[in-house]
Amino acid sequence: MTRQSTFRVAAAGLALVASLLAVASPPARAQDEPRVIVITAKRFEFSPNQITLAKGETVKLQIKSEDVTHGLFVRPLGIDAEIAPGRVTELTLTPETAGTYRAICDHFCGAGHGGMKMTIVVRE
Ligand SMILES: [Cu+2]
Repeated sequence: MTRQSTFRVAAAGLALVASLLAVASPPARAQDEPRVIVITAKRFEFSPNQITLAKGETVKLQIKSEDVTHGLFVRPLGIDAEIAPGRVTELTLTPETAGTYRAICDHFCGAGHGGMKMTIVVRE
């Protein structure tokens, strides 16, 4: 292999790496989009029943009901949503205080309603 052809191979390799990097890095706009967390509510549980957020990180919760109307209520985080079946309820939130918060269903949904809870952990 001549010195020149070695150079060409190296240049082609660099171009390939550059194109792979271009594919791997998302467009600038996508980086501004909040992380989406999908939560499903059904009698008498939320799934997942625990989520972890970072203080100061904006997230979008997308909550669906699989059966009847539920609620999602967390007073310290300012969350008070009605989760009706047949649509996605979206909440955008940016927790400002670290801690462990208990979320409850505050829309009576049947006999096990009082035990319908989830945990939201906000880490530093
Ligand atoms: Cu419920």
